[in-house]
Amino acid sequence: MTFMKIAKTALLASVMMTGAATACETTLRSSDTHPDGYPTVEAVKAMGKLLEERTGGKLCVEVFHSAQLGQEKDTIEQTKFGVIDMNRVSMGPFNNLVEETKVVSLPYIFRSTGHMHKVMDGPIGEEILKAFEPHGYVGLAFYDGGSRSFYNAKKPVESIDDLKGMKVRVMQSDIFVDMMSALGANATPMPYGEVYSSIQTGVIDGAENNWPSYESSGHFEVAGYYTLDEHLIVPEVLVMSKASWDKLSAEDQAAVRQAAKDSVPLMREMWAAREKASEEKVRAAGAKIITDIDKQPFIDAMKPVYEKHVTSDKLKDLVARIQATE
Ligand code: GTR
Repeated sequence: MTFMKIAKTALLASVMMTGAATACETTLRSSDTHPDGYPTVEAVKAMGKLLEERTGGKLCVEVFHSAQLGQEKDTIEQTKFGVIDMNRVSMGPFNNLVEETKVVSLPYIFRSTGHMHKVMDGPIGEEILKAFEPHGYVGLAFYDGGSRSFYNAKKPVESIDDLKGMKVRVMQSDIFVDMMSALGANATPMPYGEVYSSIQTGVIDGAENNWPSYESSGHFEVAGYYTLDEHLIVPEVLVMSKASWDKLSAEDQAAVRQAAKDSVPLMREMWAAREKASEEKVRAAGAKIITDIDKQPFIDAMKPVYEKHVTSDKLKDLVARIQATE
């Protein structure tokens, strides 16, 4: 290398370093299990952009997508200790930690996505966000997670009878294990990242998820029967580590909260578009979609799940208020 080249390289490196230092004083590391481009990933990126603009480059967010920081259950633990600053996860894996998240993970608790929005945008949603705090997390915002339905590699499932004896992967929460038992199937709780190979090798027969996850994970390639029973509408949550939060000034905390809130409408727009695109892709690939489902027997079968999990006065009250929300 000539002297000039060395000097130029050194100059460039120092510009980049100062550039980085002045660009972001603090970079919050945020985890997501989904690939780049997925609506939850893009929503947190958008939130980070807003935050960077509004704090004059003081606070930034870097999204580690594709489970780079680990599977959800592990990243939730790491977030508690501030190893990860922010996390976008389903509320399902939070069930055993934050009791209030159980109510929104109950099968058929929400009648529609509109009903879910109404509840989560109102006082019940606020209450659930606040419930994270004593457990080491600051609840920032809820995102859409569509409705989850069953898919499998074996046969078209048209009724509860068809599910009997099937091995179905669920998210790691007792509610989902009991949900499968109530349907006469065998639940296999396991991390999302293991589902594809487990279906492929026959360890499980299938799983359950929304259109965008069914498509982006490639699960439709190995489990081509998708039954739209829509048993779960579990909102996603964006949380921050309380340990990381406590390091911020009150002003910066307010900016984080606001940017997260402002990312919600953007997320919903991206979600609606992705649901359509994913459905089109999966259908075009030849997956067999079973649409004509009588949901009532599924709804009726969930009674024991409610009886087992909705036992405290707090949860009973939350369930009653959700059901009464028009
Ligand atoms: C997706 C959700 C993820 C993850 C995944 C799963 O719909 O967005 O956060 O919970 O489901 O089934 O593990």
